[in-house]
Amino acid sequence: MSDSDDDSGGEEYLFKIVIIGDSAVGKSNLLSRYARNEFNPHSKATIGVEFQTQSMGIDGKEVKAQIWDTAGQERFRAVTSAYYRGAVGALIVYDISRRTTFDSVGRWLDELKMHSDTTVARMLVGNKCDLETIRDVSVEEGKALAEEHDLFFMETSALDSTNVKKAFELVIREIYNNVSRKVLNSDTYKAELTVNRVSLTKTETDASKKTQNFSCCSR
Ligand SMILES: Nc1nc2c(ncn2[C@@H]2O[C@H](COP(=O)(O)OP(=O)(O)O)[C@@H](O)[C@H]2O)c(=O)[nH]1
Ligand SMILES: [Mg+2]
Repeated sequence: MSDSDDDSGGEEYLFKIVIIGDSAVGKSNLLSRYARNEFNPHSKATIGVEFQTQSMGIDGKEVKAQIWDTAGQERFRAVTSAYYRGAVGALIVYDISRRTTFDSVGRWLDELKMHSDTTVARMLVGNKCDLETIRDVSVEEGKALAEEHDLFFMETSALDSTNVKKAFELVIREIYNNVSRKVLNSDTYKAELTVNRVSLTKTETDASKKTQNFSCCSR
């Protein structure tokens, strides 16, 4: 009947997600678009805001994402290990109109890897896809890089909102899937299964769907 393994209802998840990438690629605006539906054309380095929390429902459970934004430290290549600590999801952002930001992705992936001690759901995000006329990185290049590193991929625009919600929610779902897989594989859960004969249902969003065509800006 129910797949919940303890008290009914009240089950809650809190996931830490970090946004990384070169300065001015639109990290802060992606977050403000997602969390508050706001865009700031003149945004300076983030002051004061460490993270924003956003909730969504998955499988009838409340899933909260605590999404961290750098306070502009990336300009000094000094994003600290505290920033990454405990993160289970990451958006690695570049600006499709500035190739140098795309070239930095590898370095950001290395840094992420160095600081994470667990499975991290990772998505490569090509932001500013509204700037089609001055595009400097093709959708195909983005996709290829994502495939090479086994990342999800999407092009977004914090300016016109394209794919912003989708990108965050896909990462959150993937984290949730990772966690439930872990739970399903744990010995305690298996033991419980044999006792309670809980039937497992598969969620429709599964890891197999990694490289879908999530590019935007079809004009
Ligand atoms: N055209 C366009 N500009 C954007 C977009 N996202 C951010 N920007 C602009 O790019 C600049 C840097 O954005 P910001 O969010 O501060 O980047 P961060 O340094 O990575 O946090 C700002 O002037 C934003 O208004 C976008 O999707 N499209
Ligand atoms: Mg910022």
